[in-house]
Amino acid sequence: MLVALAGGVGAAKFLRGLLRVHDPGDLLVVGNTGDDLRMHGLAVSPDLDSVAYTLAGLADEERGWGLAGESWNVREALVRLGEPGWFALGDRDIATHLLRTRLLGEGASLSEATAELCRRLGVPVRLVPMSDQRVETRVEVDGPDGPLDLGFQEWWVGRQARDPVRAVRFQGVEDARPAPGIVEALAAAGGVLICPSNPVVSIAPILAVPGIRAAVAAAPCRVVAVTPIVGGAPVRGMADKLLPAWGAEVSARGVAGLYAGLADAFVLDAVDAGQAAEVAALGLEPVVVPTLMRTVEDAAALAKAALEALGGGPGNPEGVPR
Ligand code: FO1
Repeated sequence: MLVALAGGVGAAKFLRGLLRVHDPGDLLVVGNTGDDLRMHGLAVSPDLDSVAYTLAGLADEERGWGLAGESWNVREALVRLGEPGWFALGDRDIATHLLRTRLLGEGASLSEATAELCRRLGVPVRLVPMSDQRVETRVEVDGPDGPLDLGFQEWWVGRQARDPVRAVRFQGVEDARPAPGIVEALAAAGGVLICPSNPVVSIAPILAVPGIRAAVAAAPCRVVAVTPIVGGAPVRGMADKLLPAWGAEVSARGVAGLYAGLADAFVLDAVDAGQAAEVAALGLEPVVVPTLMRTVEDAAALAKAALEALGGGPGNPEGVPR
């Protein structure tokens, strides 16, 4: 069984490629829920939904979030009623949030609600939230009139990430527990993949859930991380605005430094090949390949390289113990 730690769209594209070269029944995807929010009374889990929609073949590839063929009637009507419209929920997407909110209201855990949604959407893999407890990514920024403490979506979507970031924290994480099955899957894993997701607001919240980092570190297999930074910039998203506040350089080697001591290998882009020696000096085996996922074939090739690195490199497809 492979275990993949996943954020939103970057992870979703990577996982779609992975499913071209790996059995979906042999994969557990652990999703970030730090970005989750309540909007119009609905429980919204953007990263879980990005992965679910993409793997079910339902995502809007161009926009990068939400469902294909979306319409926005409910949003327009809500705005007409004086409700906030800054976080855009499409009509079809709202159906997902309605069902999730009903299931949670009836007493289901987020893992149970996610499993049910995935079953009904036709998601071919097991997707679990990092925790059933609420963990909220908060971004402390320098606002125009002084410091502000914002929810992640308030900062990223609501204020378009314009405020310089001072710090990021995961509110409630100390009281969170890994969702059922995560620690057990890691203890028996044949490989752990850290998807090309934002290391600060996608992967760090997962690793911050008490017990998950230790379970990754103790997993009886190799751990391979894939860079979300290419040529000194994020492929998409806001990692460039967050990494400095997290004490890391906006570069492949900066991200590799965050995974030193946890991962065995680090997949970086060919344009960053010059950083391979520094990655190796951090104790991570560098794997230099093209990482941009323009097509599903690109993603499958990247996933194949990551799988080979899990096995100890192309020369050792049987795998090596750690
Ligand atoms: N991103 C935006 O830039 N603007 C939006 O209005 C917006 C709405 C939205 C609704 C549902 C959903 O699942 C995702 C949504 N996103 C939106 C994407 C989201 O803000 C982030 O890109 C992720 O949370 C980061 O992984």
